[in-house]
Amino acid sequence: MSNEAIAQQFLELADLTEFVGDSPFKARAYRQAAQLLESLQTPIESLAERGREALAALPGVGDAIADKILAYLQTGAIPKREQLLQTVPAGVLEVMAVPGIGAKTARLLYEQLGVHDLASLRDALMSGAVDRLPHFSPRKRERLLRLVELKHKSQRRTPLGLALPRGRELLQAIQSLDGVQQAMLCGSARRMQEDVGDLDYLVASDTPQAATQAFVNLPAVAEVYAQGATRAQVFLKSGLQVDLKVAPSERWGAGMLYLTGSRAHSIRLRQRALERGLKLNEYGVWRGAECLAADTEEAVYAALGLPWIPPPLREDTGELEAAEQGRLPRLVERQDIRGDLQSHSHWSDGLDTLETMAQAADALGYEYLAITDHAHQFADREAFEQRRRAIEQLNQRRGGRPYLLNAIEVNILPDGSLHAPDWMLRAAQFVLAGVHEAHGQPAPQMTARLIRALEHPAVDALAHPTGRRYGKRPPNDADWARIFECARALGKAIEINGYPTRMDPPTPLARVLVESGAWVCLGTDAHAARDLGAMELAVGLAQRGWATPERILNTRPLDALMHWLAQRRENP
Ligand code: DGT
Ligand code: CA
Ligand code: CA
Ligand code: ZN
Repeated sequence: MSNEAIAQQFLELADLTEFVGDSPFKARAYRQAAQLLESLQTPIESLAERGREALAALPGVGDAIADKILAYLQTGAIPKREQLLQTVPAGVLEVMAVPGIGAKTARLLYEQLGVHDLASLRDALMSGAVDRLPHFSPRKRERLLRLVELKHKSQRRTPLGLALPRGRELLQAIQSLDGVQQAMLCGSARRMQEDVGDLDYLVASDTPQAATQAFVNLPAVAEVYAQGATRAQVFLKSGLQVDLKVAPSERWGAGMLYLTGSRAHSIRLRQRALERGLKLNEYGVWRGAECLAADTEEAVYAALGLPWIPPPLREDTGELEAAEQGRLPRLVERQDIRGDLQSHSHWSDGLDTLETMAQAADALGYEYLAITDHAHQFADREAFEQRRRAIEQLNQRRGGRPYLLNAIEVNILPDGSLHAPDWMLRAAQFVLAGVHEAHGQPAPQMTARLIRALEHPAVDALAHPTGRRYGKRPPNDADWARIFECARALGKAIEINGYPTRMDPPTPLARVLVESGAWVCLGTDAHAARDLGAMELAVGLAQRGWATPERILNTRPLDALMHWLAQRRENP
């Protein structure tokens, strides 16, 4: 139980106290307790172990508050708060958390308009019903509506590929703030989850109040939703929600571990600590009041008898067991990748020329780039021949740096046959097959369709296997284990696609793919030179699937890749 969680309970208790019209002095005392708890850098549990007197000796904590803290530590709740919630709907707490809505307003909203949660508040603001309340100016209504809308929109998740660039930009801005020693993007973004709810930053600073204030003043910040002594929650102009937490440098590792999550991973770690007579929280690993480790993540894991666990694995899906037994995978990394195996040029629906694509691939340090223009978009044989010659000339002129593969992406028709003539399938150096129509077939049909495509002798790999498009189309249903096994038996590859709105196959299916032992190829599906940077997303997804470099085709140098392709063609 973190200090912050107890602080939150006290803040809510203060709001509830005011809401029911109890003494304002009590509410003020609860808020002071919350602030103290938030800025305290030792876990309140450790203090509590020294007895009630140690708690009551804290500034602003009298006997009444000390008892409430003890009750919370024992039962997970403050009885007084629970008692008040018998008569006040819990949703009123989120209404009072909206900046600008105090207990008085919340009470009026509740009594006059039946506002009992954020949704009913939004309705009352949108319908203009609030105009009937005293002291409710149109300006106030507009401001609140904006905040509530932002909160509402932020319930939507953002694809990692859109969130990461913004997250990094903001990270830079945070790092250059006065009083900020270091800053780090944590949460689901650090775990490379395919989509993120909000961005979470940890900041090391000895002047938390000043750092938090400087943060909320950043130009990218549109609205401040909450601000405390060591934390802030804001909305960016882009609509993204951001949480910021400040910790002293000596607690950096413990803070990072906590804020990176996932929750499930943290819960397992805390259990493990308890089994060893220790306590883990966002301040460190503790034996009683003694802090054993806190400054780095490595130290915190080590204090629990574990090696450092890479963030993409922190989902409580076997990583603790693997860490314990020394079986953590050596995950594939961006630097292992020597080329991109899916990209499109202006010869099909890409925006850029072969030359521009080659330059961009060169800038990424690639040895090769597969130009997988859509097969059915070539008007005739002559058009395909023209592209082949253009690729050859470019390879000659650039000395094959990077080497462009004369490749295609071919549509898999509803019956599993391929939408390309045989001569083209034979001429292409690398053939990706993918579903682009008739999505959502029943699973048995989709399974048979994909297996038939994989069995075609010309096909090297299956592109974006499930066909999902973020926010548009769910993953296709099929017997994936069977399809991946089929690819393994045939010695063919399945793509992990890093295009921001694809990210396909999503976790946990990426793990099923990796465990099948089939070859994997990473592709960005770039339709412009700037899209090639999405390789980090494909790598992140591969890491979430526990992929090591060995079975990933594009960790091979060019000659090994060409050898793989030639061999496959000789033994179709
Ligand atoms: P998201 O934002 O929905 O994509 O997912 P996360 O994992 O970024 O979750 P978020 O933003 O709610 O919280 C960030 C991290 O902070 C989370 O991974 C673990 C930690 N955390 C936040 N609240 C709690 C909590 O109540 N319990 C625990 N154990 N950890 C928490
Ligand atoms: Ca988050
Ligand atoms: Ca968060
Ligand atoms: Zn495609």
